[in-house]
Amino acid sequence: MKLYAVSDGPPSLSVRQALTKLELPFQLVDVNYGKGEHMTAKYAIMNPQKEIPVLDDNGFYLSESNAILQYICDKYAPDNDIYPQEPKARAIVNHRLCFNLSTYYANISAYTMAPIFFDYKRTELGLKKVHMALEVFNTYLERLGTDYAAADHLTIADFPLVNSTMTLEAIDFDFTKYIMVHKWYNHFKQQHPELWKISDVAMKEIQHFAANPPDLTDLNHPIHPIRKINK
Ligand SMILES: N[C@@H](CCC(=O)N[C@@H](CS)C(=O)NCC(=O)O)C(=O)O
Repeated sequence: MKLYAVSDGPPSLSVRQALTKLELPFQLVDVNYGKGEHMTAKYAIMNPQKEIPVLDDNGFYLSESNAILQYICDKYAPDNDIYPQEPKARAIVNHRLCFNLSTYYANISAYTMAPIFFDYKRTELGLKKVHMALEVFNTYLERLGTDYAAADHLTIADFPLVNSTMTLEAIDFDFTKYIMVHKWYNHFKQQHPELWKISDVAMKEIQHFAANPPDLTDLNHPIHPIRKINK
């Protein structure tokens, strides 16, 4: 398998963590976001959404990190409880993946990541949405009462939620008042140092870019406003 990934992109990190945890061999293909390597016609053959990551499993192209996580478990580790088969257990994992995609990562990344890379300001409304997302996730953790996001053991749902939360840590956002989230996040770091390392390297990269805004002036982005850099 080949994974087209960006080194500091949370969805890419989650897939790398799952492949690593399942000990599945893969070739990591680094996509240069700043050079717009994901916006070419060639890349669009793999993923018309022009987003990273993409998995290439022997010519089978799959994007959307959640779908990739589900696919690699179903295909290569069907009996592994990292993606349980039992319908209710699986539903909770699927729910957390959807929650991350629709709400948690959506709200958090708009506040943490977008203003680092593009000409966006952090706003009061954006901040409210981050708190809302944290509050809801805290409630899910409280209700389930487990050390992990969707079960009493590690599942593929933990990876995207950890990587979203990592972007908060990257900008020194204090979320200690969300006690369950804070506990769950630190528990993951302690229990899975080899997986956390994948997030940690990316976090340092994000911190570097936060302090030294990247020059994306040559990136002709169809949506995001490019910050002007004095060269
Ligand atoms: N829902 C997608 C999101 C992927 C995504 O947004 N990736 C970012 C990089 S972290 C990207 O490629 N964005 C395209 C762009 O900003 O041009 C997934 O989970 O895979």
